[in-house]
Amino acid sequence: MTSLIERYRDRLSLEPGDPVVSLEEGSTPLIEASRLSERLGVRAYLKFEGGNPTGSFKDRGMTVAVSRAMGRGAEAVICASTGNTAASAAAYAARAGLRGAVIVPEGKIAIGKLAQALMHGARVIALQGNFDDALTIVRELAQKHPVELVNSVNPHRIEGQKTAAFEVVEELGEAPGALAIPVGNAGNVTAYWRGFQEVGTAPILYGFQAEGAAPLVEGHPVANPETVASAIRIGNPARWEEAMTAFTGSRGRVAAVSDDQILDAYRWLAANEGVFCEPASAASVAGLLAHGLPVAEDTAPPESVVCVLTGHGLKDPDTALGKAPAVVNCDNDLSAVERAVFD
Ligand code: AN7
Repeated sequence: MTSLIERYRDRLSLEPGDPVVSLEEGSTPLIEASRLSERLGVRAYLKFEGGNPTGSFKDRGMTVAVSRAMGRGAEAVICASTGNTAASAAAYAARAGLRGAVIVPEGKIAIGKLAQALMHGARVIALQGNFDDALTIVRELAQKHPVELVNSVNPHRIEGQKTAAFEVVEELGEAPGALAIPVGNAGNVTAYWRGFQEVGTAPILYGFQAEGAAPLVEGHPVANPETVASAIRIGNPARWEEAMTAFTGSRGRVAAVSDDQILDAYRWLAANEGVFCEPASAASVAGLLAHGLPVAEDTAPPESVVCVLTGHGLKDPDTALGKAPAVVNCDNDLSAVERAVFD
């Protein structure tokens, strides 16, 4: 298998001498979703980014950002994170032999992500503040110290993440009519739009934020963002302007979904399509189910839509178990098991 950098190096931002720090990310499944297609009345696909090595789309950007950091002679990487960036940065730092530090909002990241960051040997700092506070602090730290900032404010992150758009177009043989995506710090929607444009395409982009953390929908930063979808609990996206350019340029829009709508879509996808993503990822599907696929007046309705499922469901077992049916306890006895299974 090949790394994302080997596949696309001529279209990425690396310097000729940069090493390749890879875990063989990318090439994730694009799964046709027949039951979702039926509900939406349009051919729907799931781009399952949980299939990346650390279980989220962040790996696409991290391979490029950490490779470039190595090329520049960096000794350490740092990031603020709602969890997935931390897990990915920690893994690629370990791979590269760099030190890693991640600043996360205390008590607000999913347990699987925390386990990943710790296992990969990063220093994990739990901040008594939210993601936006953490990002402000790491930006200052990176100015003062010789550490590479690997949040999506790092241009190489966007470069790597745009490859997901390349894959979608390659696999379908054309661009989809539309693409639905959860939006937090707004790096990923920025990256997809760049990727699609670089291959001369422009699907309609539908972005979805959680109702309690929807600055782009409300048109102003949200001071105390709240949502069950902890990955997108972000009140002041760094790539705000670029995200709005993507929505306008693609004739799409950004809208909000409630936590209940997110959790319903999350469970529905797992139970009806066999695809287990994390709650934030399900915002893309929840948004289409709640808002449909609206188009501008002189635009034809899309015939296909790709929902980006940004992270794996195993990241957040607490939310899953809180939402799932109960386990059936049973005596060690054939007839008891028979009743438990068939009644
Ligand atoms: C599963 O890890 O911001 O709009 O610090 O983990 O590019 O921020 C995660 C974001 C969607 C939003 N889905 O993407 C972090 C972090 C999942 C995510 C998003 C995130 P952006």
